[in-house]
This record gives sequence, structure tokens and C-alpha cells, in this order.
Amino acid sequence: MIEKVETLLLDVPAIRPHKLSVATVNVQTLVLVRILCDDGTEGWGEATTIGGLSYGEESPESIKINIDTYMAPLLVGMEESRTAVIMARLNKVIQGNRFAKCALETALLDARARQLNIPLSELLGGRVREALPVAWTLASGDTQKDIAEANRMLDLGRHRIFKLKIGLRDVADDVAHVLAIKKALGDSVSVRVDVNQAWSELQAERGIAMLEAGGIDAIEQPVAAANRGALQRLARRFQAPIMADEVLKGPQDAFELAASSGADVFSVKINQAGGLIKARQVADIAVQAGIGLYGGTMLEGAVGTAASAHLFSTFSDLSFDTELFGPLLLTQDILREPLVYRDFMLQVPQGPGLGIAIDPDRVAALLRH
Ligand code: MUC
Ligand code: MG
Repeated sequence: MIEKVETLLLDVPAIRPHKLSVATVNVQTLVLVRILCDDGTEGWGEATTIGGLSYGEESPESIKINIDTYMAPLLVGMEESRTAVIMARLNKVIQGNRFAKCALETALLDARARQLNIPLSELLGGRVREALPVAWTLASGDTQKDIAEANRMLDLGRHRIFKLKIGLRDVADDVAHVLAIKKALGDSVSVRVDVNQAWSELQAERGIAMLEAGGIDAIEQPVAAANRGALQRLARRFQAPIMADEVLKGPQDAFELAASSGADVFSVKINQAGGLIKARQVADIAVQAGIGLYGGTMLEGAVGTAASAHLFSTFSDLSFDTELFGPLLLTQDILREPLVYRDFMLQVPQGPGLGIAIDPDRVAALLRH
């Protein structure tokens, strides 16, 4: 039985400013959820947003207060083994709040998998891979700094796939920045861009034509999430894969995008989808529709990243790799043993549940008071 649901806000400085078209992340706030069961089992979950309310309609503070006020009281006293029943109840009586629900569902599944003594991946259908290729996002805003950073990552054996954040400058300037990086890094690395909705359809037509000619491997959310027609037209017009990110807020969106051939690739994010099970449904729809899969991040710390890794390890297709680099963007970790990044891959944890151990002292040091 669930005895207690706790929420913690942790403010963790980033290793450098992370510049997106919608916000610059200097400090990332992790919302951690800890569920305690009467047999002593605990489960951990996490939600993060990007730039407070810049990216979506939930903020770390709203996630915490909505869980504390409305969701935790519903959960306390329920049987933790009935995860699906609990989530159905939450989804019935609470509208929206996908990120908060994701954090809770992750904690429930972590607790359940620990009780069963199996890795979380095995509750999600079973892993088909032990390690996941991880892209790194270059988002310093400076071409030379980005090239130096990419070369460091290549030398370290950590990343050979790079996603560039663009959309803040003129289309021509952004394209010049991307193509300079692509040229400096050579053909053995993959370079993609994320426009984070910044372009109009006309700007996107111009920008993508140049990016495609320059050998860029994917264009993520070039236009506003609300403008599905534009995304669809771009996907049809260009050979370069067009990726859906912000438009994809769960299985219903996945279904509509798939049915209308509205994108070539889905960026699957556990928080955006409203939890691990719904993210799994998004991926299943993509597979049936022949849409490529990319394992996305909301710049989560270790807990959300481990949860995502368990899910992505179950995907039969992961042709566009993952971007599970969140913990590497942060100056401090909250685990006793950090997640293992080796040979350009994140190793999927193997122990029961999320397969990670939280260090209470590290958590305490980062806690917002
Ligand atoms: C996004 O839009 O994809 C993921 C990587 C990154 O740098 O920002 C996020 C959000
Ligand atoms: Mg994106």
C-alpha cells in the first residue's frame, strides 16, 4: 500500500548556458517524486521542464504543487501493485498535467519492478538492447565554441551525433552556423538541427532546402506545434527527415500525425507523452506507420534519463538514436554511482527497478528551500 508521496525541487547548475530558441537554461530544476510503500519499498520518478514555462504549460513549481495538493492524496492508501488502476484514476479525475503524471507513473513502476526484482524495462515489454547511442546538443550559440565542444566529445568517445539548436537568428545565419559545423566535423558524424518551432513555413522551406543540400540528417520541429499542416507539407516536400517534437503530446497526437503522414520521425519523450506507458504507445503507433523513432529528452537528470533509457531499450526500431545526455549537462549528480556513458552509448542500467541508487546527501545539497 502507498504510504507517502513526496516531491522535491532540486536546482542544478548547467555546465554552460544551454541556448534554445525559446529559453536559455543556466540552471535545471528537477522535480523528484518519491513514493514510499508499507513494505518499505520506495520508487522514484522525475519531471523536468525547459526554461520554466517557456517550453510547455507545466512548470517545476506547478508540478510540485499539483502533485502535493491533488494527486498525492488520491494515491495514498492505494495498492502500488495496481499501477494501471492508479494511472486510470489519475487520468480520469485530473486533466492534463502530463509531466506530473509521468513522474508519478515512473515512481510507481520503479517501486513495482523493485518488488518483483526485475529491471523496469522488463515491465515495459522487455529490453532488446543493452546500450543506446546518445546525441549531444550543441547550444552554446557560438560556432567555434560548438566545434571545439563537438571535437572534445568525439575525443572522449562520448558522442558522434550532434543536434544543433537554431531558430534565434536569421535563417541564413543559422544555416551558415550549421553548415560550418558540419564541414568542420566531417562526414563520419551525424549533424541534425532542432528549430524548436521558431520558423514560419516560408522560412522553413528556405532553411530546410539549404540544410538538406548540406547533408543535415534531420530537422526537428521547424514550425509551430499548432501548425500541423505546415509540418506535413514540409515532410512531403523534403527528403531530409522532418521530426515531430513539440506537436507530439501523447498517443492521440501520434495517431493523428501518423494517419496524416504528418512527420517522418517522432521524438518520443516520457514527460511529453504523459508517462512511460503512453510514450510506449506513441512508439508503437510510429512503428506501425513506418515512422522513425528518436529517444528524446526534456533535459531530465539521472532519474528521468534512466526511466527513458529503460523504455527506449524496448523499442524494436531506434533508427534515429537517442539524446539521453541530460545528466551530462548538469554540474552535479544525485546518484551514488553515475549512469555509464561509454563508446558513444548510454548503458541501460541492469539492476531492479530503475537500476540506480539515489544518494540522499547529494539530493539534500541541491534541495530548494
Ligand atoms: C528539445 O526540444 O528537443 C532536448 C535536447 C535539448 O537540448 O533540448 C531538448 C528539448
Ligand atoms: Mg526538440
